[in-house]
Amino acid sequence: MIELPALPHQRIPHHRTAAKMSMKDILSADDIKKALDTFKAADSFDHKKFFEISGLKAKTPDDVKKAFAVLDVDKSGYIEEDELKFVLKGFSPDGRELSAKETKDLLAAGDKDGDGKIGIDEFLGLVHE
Ligand SMILES: [Ca+2]
Repeated sequence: MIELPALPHQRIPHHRTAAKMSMKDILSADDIKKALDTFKAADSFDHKKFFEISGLKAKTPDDVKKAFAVLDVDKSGYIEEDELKFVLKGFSPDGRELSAKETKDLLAAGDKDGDGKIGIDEFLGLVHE
């Protein structure tokens, strides 16, 4: 694809390209904290309630896609099992790791085509379930 030079008024300000997207750009810090606090205990994670309390469920598909991009740390286009384990850390650095059981359960809930990872459509389904 040929890249056309951007007109001066179309240039994205440098401080916006330099900043990495985080959940705080999508959700309120208070809602993230509330959601993480609710599931602090090991093996208490419930994705339906988590996405509701964190406010992600109420977001547009575009915002949910941005959240997916934050959680897809290696930018593979999928959230693999090892990324799912750290899904709460994607919401906040002090989020806990999911247990092996929680990770398996979450994968099973979202992985509709059985390829062992969560694609964007599966993530949208999981969040809006
Ligand atoms: Ca990935």
